[in-house]
Amino acid sequence: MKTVELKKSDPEIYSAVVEEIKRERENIVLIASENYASRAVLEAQGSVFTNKYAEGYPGRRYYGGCEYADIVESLAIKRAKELFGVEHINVQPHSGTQANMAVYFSVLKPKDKILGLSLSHGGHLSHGFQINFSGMIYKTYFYGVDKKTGLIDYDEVRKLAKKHKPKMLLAGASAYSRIIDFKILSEIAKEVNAYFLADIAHIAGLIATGNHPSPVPHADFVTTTTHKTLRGPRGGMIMCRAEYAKVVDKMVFPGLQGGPLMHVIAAKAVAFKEAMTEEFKHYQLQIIKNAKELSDTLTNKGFKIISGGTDTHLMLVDLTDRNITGKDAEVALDLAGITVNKNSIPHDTLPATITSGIRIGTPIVTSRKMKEPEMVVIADLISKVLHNHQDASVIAHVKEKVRALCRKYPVYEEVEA
Ligand code: DSN
Repeated sequence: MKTVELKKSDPEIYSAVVEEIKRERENIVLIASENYASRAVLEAQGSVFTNKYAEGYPGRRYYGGCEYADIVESLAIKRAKELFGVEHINVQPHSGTQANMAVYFSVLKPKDKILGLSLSHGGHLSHGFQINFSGMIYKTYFYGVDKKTGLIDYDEVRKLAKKHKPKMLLAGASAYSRIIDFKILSEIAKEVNAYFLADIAHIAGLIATGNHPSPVPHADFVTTTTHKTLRGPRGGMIMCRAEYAKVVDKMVFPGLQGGPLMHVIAAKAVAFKEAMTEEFKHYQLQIIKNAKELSDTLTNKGFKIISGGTDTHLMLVDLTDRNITGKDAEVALDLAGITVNKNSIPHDTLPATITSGIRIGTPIVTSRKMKEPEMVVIADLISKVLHNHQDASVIAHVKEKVRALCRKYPVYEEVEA
């Protein structure tokens, strides 16, 4: 992608774009919820579809000139249906939180009860956190992970479900590294007559390729973002049984959103096509292999990983006894060119702005084609920084190694601002 006008017309934004490309190229980015979309995805998202209003759905629009928008949205739906084997799909939600909102609003009333994984145990803001709309509108209850094992305690979920009788049971996480048993959760939901919503935002790519069990056979609703492991554009999506198709579509538009972002939907369609390839299957498997290698190597270096490891694309490192907070670890690693995020660990005693942990994910380094040997190197670099976080010379030395590794695995070479 080469910009022609931007440099002249808006040098400030142009320069920020140039610097962002450089940042993405030169750093080892381990943010578990991010990925590097393909050039084809970037091109579709940067296309003239950004100009088009297409309120409504394919064949039923409130604007003229929607014939190509219809092609794009119909393809996105068809591909996503095939990818996830689901009866109905709405590709219009602007984000994961908006997808969840549309599902809640479709079948819940204010003050209804919902039960989800606590944010402080790896859940998500939109699953009922007090200062999110979900916590303001609904009466929320939370399950957590076992203090010893770091695993979701399904017996506790059942107990809480029986006690509180939620109208909706939620599954899904933003910082949980193990397989989620959607089947058990759906059984619990049935036992208490609750709807079951699985939010697969983080693990959608793993699910699409059979690397994590799918909730589709078990859940009433499945929501996701499209930009994490799925490696598409930033956005959301809702999957559901056919019986909920009408109510969900009506809630997305006109209930909660106006015109769909057609350029983003075009890019979603491109990403879904990519996700159906053999190459993408190998990619997802390698994400997990890389996460396991990184987690094992960090463990061998004395770091504690919550739940003892990972089955997915991410891990949560417990820094409680390492003499460094999550916040300071994030800053020190950033100075060395390694990007992670501070993250609360289950039963954290520090506030969410400081935390006792960091979250590490492998989708981006795997997109750069790094494999297990590079994960060993990265674990070593992380360990060096965390052991010497106040030593500028160690940080400078690690930064050189980071730059060298990034040069060996170039990315976005053809993307120019
Ligand atoms: N903020 C995202 C994450 O980092 O996991 C979830 O929405």
